[in-house]
Amino acid sequence: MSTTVEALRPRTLPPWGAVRHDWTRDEIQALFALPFPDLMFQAQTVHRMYFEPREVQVSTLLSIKTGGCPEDCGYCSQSAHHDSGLKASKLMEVEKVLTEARAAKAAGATRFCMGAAWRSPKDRDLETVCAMIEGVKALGMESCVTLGMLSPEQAIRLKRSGLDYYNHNLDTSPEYYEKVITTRTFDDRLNTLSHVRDAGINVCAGGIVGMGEAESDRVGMVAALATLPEHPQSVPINMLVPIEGTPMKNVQKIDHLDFVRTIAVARITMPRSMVRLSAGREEMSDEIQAMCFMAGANSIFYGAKLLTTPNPGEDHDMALFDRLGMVPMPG
Ligand code: SAM
Ligand code: DTB
Ligand code: SF4
Repeated sequence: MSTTVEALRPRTLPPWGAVRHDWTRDEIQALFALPFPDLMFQAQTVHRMYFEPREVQVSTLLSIKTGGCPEDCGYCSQSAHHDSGLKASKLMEVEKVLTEARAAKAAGATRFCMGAAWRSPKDRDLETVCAMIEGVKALGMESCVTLGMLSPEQAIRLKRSGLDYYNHNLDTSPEYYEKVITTRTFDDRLNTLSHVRDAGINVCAGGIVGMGEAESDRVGMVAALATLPEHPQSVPINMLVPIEGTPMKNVQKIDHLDFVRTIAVARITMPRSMVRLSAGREEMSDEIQAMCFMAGANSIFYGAKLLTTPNPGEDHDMALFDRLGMVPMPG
């Protein structure tokens, strides 16, 4: 009798790599519970069905409006509710942003992501951001912005400027959300995502792990993402960067292998999405990052700064790619 892996799999499971929107929490929990080698094998198998496994997409991030945010997100250095010591600043000028975008392009980034510490953009500021997007597109780069909640009209305006991606994270499970943020709801987040989708902009939505959540919250977060009407084209998985002065400064650090598991489960449940190994790389060894790539991560933030916190420098990342025989994804 055959004892191949295929023969041992329960007949009721759909084939690996199917693009499904009906994932149940039980199924996702079962993935998290797999022995690590089995989880990695499945994630790597699915990854190879849709992607060239040596390639990693590189995006550079710039904070175009820093600090003073009215929202109370418990993890964030930029919330006016916490005393993180960060100096708030106004929206940057378009030309200064484009100077940074040119430098990012010269360093090898193919996507330029601009973040603003807003609850939602004012229409006048949105016009300035649209000029930035047009400038980034004129450089031949992909554009992404993250500006907080949007109305349907604002999403359409962004689409008209040529915006490629809008980042808006679900961050955690619906149940844990109010432990992290009280100034908006999980449903507010879902509404903005639907406006972005309806406007025809690619969605970038993921979350944070290591905020003191239970594994069941990681299950709930992946379930919320993987059951959206369309999988987000890009799924950033951040590891909490603990910030002085925030309520999450002293939360128990997550086991890095549990972070790798979250990447693997995101890869398996959203097979065609780019999964981004996002914040937290500065804390991780090169070996853990390599495991994240094995688990199906195929995108990173590239450049020595995220929004307000440090990230590995370009040289370090290029050396790591070389050591792993990996390459930046062509734009
Ligand atoms: N204000 C907008 C918003 O909240 O959507 C855009 C900027 S916000 C800083 C973008 C995302 O960065 C958050 O949703 C969160 O997932 C991530 N983030 C912020 N601070 C972080 C931290 N300390 N550690 C890890 N991820 C963080
Ligand atoms: C995302 O998921 N992570 C990025 C981006 N989208 C905007 C932000 C990470 C921020 C990390 C903390 C900081 O630098 O302030
Ligand atoms: Fe504001 Fe975004 Fe930070 Fe929340 S995560 S405090 S909305 S900048």
